[in-house]
Amino acid sequence: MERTIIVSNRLPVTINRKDNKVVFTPSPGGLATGLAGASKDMDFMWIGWAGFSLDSFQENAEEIKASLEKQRLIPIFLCEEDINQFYEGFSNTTLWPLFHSFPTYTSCHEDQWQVYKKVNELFCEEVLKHATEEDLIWIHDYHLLLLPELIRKKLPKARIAYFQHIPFPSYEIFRILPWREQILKGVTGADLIGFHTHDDVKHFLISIQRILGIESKMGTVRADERIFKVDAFPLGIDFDKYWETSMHKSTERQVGLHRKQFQDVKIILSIDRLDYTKGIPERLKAFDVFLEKNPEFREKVSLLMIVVPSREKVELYKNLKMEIDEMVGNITSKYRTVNWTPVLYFYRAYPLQSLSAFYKLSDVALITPLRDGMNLVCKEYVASRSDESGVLILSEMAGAAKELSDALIINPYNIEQCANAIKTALCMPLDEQKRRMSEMQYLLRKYDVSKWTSLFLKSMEEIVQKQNELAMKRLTPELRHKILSDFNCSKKRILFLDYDGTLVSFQNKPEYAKPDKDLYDIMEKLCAIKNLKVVIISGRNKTSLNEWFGHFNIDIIAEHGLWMRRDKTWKMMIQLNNEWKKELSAILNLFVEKTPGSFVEEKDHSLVWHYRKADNNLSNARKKELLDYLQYLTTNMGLSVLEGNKVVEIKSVLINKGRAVKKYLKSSFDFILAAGDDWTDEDMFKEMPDHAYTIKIGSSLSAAKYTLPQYIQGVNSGIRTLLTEITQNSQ
Ligand code: GDG
Repeated sequence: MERTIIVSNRLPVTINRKDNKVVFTPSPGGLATGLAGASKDMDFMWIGWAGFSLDSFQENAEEIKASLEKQRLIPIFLCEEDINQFYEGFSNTTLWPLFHSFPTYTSCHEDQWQVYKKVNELFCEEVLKHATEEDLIWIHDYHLLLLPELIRKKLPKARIAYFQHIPFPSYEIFRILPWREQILKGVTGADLIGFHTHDDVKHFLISIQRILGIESKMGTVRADERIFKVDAFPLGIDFDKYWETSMHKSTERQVGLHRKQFQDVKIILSIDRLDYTKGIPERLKAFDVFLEKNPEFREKVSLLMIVVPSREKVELYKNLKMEIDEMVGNITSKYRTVNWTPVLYFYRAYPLQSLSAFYKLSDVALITPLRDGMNLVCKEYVASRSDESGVLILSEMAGAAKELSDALIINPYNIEQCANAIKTALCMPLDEQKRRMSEMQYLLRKYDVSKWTSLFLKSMEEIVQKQNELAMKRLTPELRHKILSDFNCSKKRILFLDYDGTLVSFQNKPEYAKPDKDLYDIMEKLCAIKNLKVVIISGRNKTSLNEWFGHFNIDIIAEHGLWMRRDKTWKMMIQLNNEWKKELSAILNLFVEKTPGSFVEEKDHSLVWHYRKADNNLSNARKKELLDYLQYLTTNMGLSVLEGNKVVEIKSVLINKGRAVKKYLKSSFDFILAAGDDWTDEDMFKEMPDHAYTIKIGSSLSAAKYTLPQYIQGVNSGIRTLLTEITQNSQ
């Protein structure tokens, strides 16, 4: 069985000292809870911070290590200073608020960033002690955003996955981060990047597009010579565990005792870690408004509010705690009677069984975070309602709201709406409660944590398979050797070479992408080889191509095959009607006006809208609009609308590179090589006979047999290297 190495900030245990003995207890918290279910079926190892400062447990470090290793848990020990700067500092006062869209709570300190980097490197060192390229390394959450790239540098072939448990903010918020580039580069070292919701995925993809200039298609991203995948995987819970615990005899006994105490008072439950993202003050406000507006419910309902202590050393949390205490005090003093307490407030953690009893006895769960990656508490409440009664009020800002549409969904900032939802929930007829609850249970049972793990791992397999397919097409040194030897053994040979993106790299304006001296040297040497025909095949107009390459003894195909220069004479291959150009150029010009930086290029028989220099976001939206529009307008006009590298081109369907090369293939060549980088070259590849070497420049899927990296300006790379080798080895 292959091994999965899980890496997270914390190990799923809390380590304490009791009566001079070290005690291990499983930690609460979403990640630990979620993976506890998943890890049962895996051969796994878990690497994470031990959760305390090395200084405080120095003498027990070895004992702790040995004991944890028996459970396949590998502890990382951090000193007090690192914990302050990395955990309390950069993770919890920079990334946490920013990623939850609280930019005003976000502090940015260079020294904390330096320690964040250092601790990520420390994690990397520990991972490298255990991992091989055979393992799957599955990194969790925002504390370790740099780790995927750090591991990738040391183990280039490793399978690395990253899952983020908290939201990914919109680009406008993320861009605030002074280290945004490094963070994005760090995480894009993974093969698979997962978030809870599609919104997070969308935000992430926009950020990498705008900050790193990396494009994606359906969540598949191509960066340099790698591809990776970004997708949504909403985390499920261990449904059966909560279902079964709620039916334990001891849970039922506990519920019975509580019920006796509360008598007929209905219970609204809320459970959160102490955090400003959880919307606790807003919830108390809503409950206050509810009691104010609906006096008939006083003495009939109580809010059972459990707040689990967290990050107590941070000033913001201390203040939040004081605010909550005060609000609870105010509500209590305002409404309390001798027999009834409006808010039953507990500031502590409970064992699972007690939690289960609270879930089971509560008539309503009020889960109203201002922002939450997923929120597992609401799912656990649903899974604990074995009699299908109960109502869930859920914030639309929690990732879980995307799945649990049968809850009463509210905006937590809308206090009135939340207060009204409390009333609706308390008055909801039992059959409606059951209908809603059973729908939610069906969904949560089906998409439980094991399903989540298997979907994630399956997606990992798929992307790895795609990468392998691409890797298999890469031109290896052996293949290059074979190309050279076949070239030398052949008697009649031909090269079809695309220009932009193949022989030269892209520039902001097409006229800047002129041939340079190195390319001219290569062309000159190619022309000196006997029995070799060189054909430049491009979408460019014949004037530019003639100006640049007219002095060589080569053939040129311009405008995707409309013009052909053979034996130094230009010939138009098809007679075309150009009447459509007038109507469509008016439309393209309209898009130029609406998209600053874009422009229209008019060729003899085609029109091209270029948007490489325009703002990325705007031009992508405009491109989609234009494509939709053209699809409708060009019906029955005999035109094809093609999307290229930052261009949209309209031309006659009769012109394509495939038709153009066919003319050459009538005579038999015993060596053929065709290279190109975009969709227009696919027509050419498809026409090639079996013995031809077809080479796709770049790493996307193609009809070509092989791939080569793009040419990098100023460096002899990509197809230029191969052409140089041909000139050096030709006999
Ligand atoms: C992050 C994201 C995302 C709570 N109190 C007690 C207790 N818990 C358990 C709950 C639940 C877990 O802790 C809390 O999970 P959440 O999902 O609400 O939140 P975070 O821990 O902040 O986790 C979050 C999650 O990751 C998973 O991806 O959903 O959005 O912020 O399981 O039951 N457990 C016990 N006693 C308590 O008093 N035993």
